[in-house]
Amino acid sequence: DPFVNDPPRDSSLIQHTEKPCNAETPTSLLDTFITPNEVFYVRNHLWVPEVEGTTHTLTVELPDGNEKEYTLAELKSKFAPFHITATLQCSGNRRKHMSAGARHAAGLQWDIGAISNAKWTGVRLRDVLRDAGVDVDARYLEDAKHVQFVGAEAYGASIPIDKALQARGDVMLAYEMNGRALPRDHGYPLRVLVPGHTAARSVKWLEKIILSEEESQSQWQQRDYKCFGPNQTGKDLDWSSAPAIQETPVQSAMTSIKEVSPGSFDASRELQKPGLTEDAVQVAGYALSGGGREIIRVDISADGGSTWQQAVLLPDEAEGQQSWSWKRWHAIVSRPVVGSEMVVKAIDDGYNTQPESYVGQYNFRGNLTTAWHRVRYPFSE
Ligand code: MTE
Ligand code: MO
Repeated sequence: DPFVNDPPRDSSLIQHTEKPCNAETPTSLLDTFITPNEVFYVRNHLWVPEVEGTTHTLTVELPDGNEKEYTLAELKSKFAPFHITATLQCSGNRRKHMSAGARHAAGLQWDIGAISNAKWTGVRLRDVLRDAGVDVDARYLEDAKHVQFVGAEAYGASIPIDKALQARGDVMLAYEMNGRALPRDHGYPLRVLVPGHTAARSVKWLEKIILSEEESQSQWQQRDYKCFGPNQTGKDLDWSSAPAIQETPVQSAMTSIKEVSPGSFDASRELQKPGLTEDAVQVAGYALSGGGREIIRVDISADGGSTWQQAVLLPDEAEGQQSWSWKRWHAIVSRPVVGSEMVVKAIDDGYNTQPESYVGQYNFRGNLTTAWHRVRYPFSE
């Protein structure tokens, strides 16, 4: 049993599978800006490899075949550390909604918790590549189009060289999560953090980096994390006809809907309701976009999408050169406008938004499932 040495897990995580561990953050714990390490969602394709922090070595392979090695201690002493606040979201987050809203999509039936946010500490991939001999400011690099990452248990993925070298891309070799060494489930002792991209590219238990003409040949690059048309299936499919998912589209979800009265106080959102003169309904949740694009607006409907109002975006402070972190939001909905379905959609700074339904967004692998989040309300009806 390769899973015998997997670490213990917090009992509040919602486990979809145990071996490998796939567990989401419960909705009730998605309301803090920073997700505590213990309840950060876990997405493992295989077992958790046992990697020794003190002796761990990262190998960087250059296009000419030359290799450079760095121990974890060398990475920490040689390069300037930096911090980013970044959300990781699995490509399958909310797949359950696609299965319910269109038809069954293959894979783990995640609810809204295959997403979490943390403050990460590490060194810049760009700095390490420069040290290894890469001309990081070159306008064109012969033979280096992709940066492949290899995990200690065999998982692998890659990102385009432009993201890896971008001075404002903030791609990190991370060794700390929320001020503590990475937990084993999240890549101890070293993982890549590719902010703004789907979490599948943030390879855990990082052992090797390969600069290459080609993408990673792993199934997770070549097949699993791609989107096809609503009519396409795995049968007779040319998997190479779609690109691997990298930057992600706009996403949002409601994490709570509750009755509020003029005297109530929401400590988690530091929200006093001075203007509240009557009983109302408070809706709250998260919103994010990929590629460093910022969420500029969140629209709420309490009647299934006929009429709308704008949510308030919380002023949480995130570190990083671009917008890598989810935004929390809340809205107070007046009783008279409450219909039978709450809906949320978000908009990013490119005015990209979410599709209204899953019918047209359906893809058989159930990736990037981002249609408007709808919840029947009042719950009893
Ligand atoms: N890295 C390794 N080595 N093995 C994995 O199974 N899963 C990927 C990515 N990196 C994975 C990995 C996927 S699909 C996701 S969604 C994220 O890790 C999950 O990161 P987390 O478990 O820290 O939340
Ligand atoms: Mo994922």
